[in-house]
Amino acid sequence: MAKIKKLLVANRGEIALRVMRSAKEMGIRTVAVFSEADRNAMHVRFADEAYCIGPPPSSESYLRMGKIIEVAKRSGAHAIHPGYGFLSENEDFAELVEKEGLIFIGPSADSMRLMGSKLAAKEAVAKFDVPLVPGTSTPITDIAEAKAIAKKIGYPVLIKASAGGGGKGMRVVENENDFENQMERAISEATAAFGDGSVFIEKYVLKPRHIEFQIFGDKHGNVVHLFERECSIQRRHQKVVEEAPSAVLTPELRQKMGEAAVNAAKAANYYNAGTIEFIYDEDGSFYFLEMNTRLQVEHPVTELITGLDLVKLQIRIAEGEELPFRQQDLAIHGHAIELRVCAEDPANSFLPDIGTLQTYTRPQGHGVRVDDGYEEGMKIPVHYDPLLAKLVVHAQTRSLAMDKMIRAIEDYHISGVETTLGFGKFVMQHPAFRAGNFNTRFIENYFKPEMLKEPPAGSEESLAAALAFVLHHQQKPPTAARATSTAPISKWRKNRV
Ligand code: MV4
Repeated sequence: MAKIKKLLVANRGEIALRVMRSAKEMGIRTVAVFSEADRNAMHVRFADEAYCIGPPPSSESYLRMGKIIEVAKRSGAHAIHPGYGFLSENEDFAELVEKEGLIFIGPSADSMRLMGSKLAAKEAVAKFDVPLVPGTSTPITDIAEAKAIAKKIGYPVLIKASAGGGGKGMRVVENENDFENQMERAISEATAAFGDGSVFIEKYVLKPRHIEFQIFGDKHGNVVHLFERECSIQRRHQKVVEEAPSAVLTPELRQKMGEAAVNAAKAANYYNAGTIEFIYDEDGSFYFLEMNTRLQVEHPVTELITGLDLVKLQIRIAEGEELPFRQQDLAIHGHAIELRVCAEDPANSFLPDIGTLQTYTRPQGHGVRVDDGYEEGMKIPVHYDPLLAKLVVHAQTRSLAMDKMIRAIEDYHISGVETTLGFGKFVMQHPAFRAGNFNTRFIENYFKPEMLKEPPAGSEESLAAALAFVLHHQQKPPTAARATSTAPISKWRKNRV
């Protein structure tokens, strides 16, 4: 089928660069688009050609479908990769791209439309034996009927908007007295936000873990999964730490969830890269929540444990090639962890912090990958999401990966803006995270902003932390001489982030 010789990347930042690197390795020429705020951006310099598509606000640049397609045609590009965010899950864009005779690197517009409606998605996957949270999978409007269902499921319940997703348009109802009021609000909010007031009800899983499966389909009906990623460390539905594989899945459960994920993709006649999001309950049950019809931010952890380049796969599949492997050819190698390095201040409610990257030096070494889109001296634009970089590590075991992440965080030097680096170190050192014993409430349960403040040198806290470090890293039982040795303590203190 159609070979792609020139690719337009309709995105910016780290993902635009990451997509172009793979294209370049495949001998595909690259076209960048950029807003006036990104004139000097790395993706613009990396591309073979670059075109300005408008002023800084996304709505006047990276979201302009017509303008982007016009650039694609003018530059002679054969295909468009949307990255994540922006137009990546816009089925009208996918449709328009193909109508103009270009290749959209992603699923069909029909698959996107189906999965964009949470209710349609639930109905479709239910027919393929995919487990759903107890509740409804059709829209519910009658309050008395809804109340009866909620009572049967048992409180607390969640009311979700069909047109929502990613945490948007959800309401928890604690008891029957609140139900009517909350349902009316949910409907009016959904109508205002999405122009679609359809809502449905689910049992509220109190301490879920977020476990998602990477799937890949080709245009010949083959679908495989590339194992799971666990993304339970989130704040306000923004993921901060992701890892693969999950610390809780047994091989048996992985196989069961993997099969459910493949079935969910088949229910949507899905091709290209997609993610099936499940919640995993304390009792070992799991439920389909939604499907994301794009390449995700956290895809590098899957690349590290499978050895595959997901962008190259996406491009081959868009060209019409068959998947180059079967499920039984795939295996998990080691453990990978990703930290989203965002220009945010974890000590101040994770508020976005804008400014100039005064110092910016990346960590290096075996098993350390940094996907970023900025360099020292660059200003962080206010118009886009605050992701500066993804720090991704790979090691033989989860424990070694956590240790490598701590070292990489300590070797990452950023000044000029506050970042989530110190928060990442807090997570990597936390006993609950280290034990794999956590859920989506990790941050609210364990994190207080004061915990990131550096204890004054020589204080009780800093000595206790240093002692804990020394004890943790020595094999023999501690002796007085070892525990009081000052050499590792001073080195450790010097390197604190
Ligand atoms: C839930 C849930 C508990 N019970 N559904 C949030 C994002 C969206 N994909 C669905 N979400 C949730 N749905 C039921 N029936 C809890 C969440 C949820 C959550 C899920 C995954 C990761 C982080 C989360 C944080 C808060 C709530």
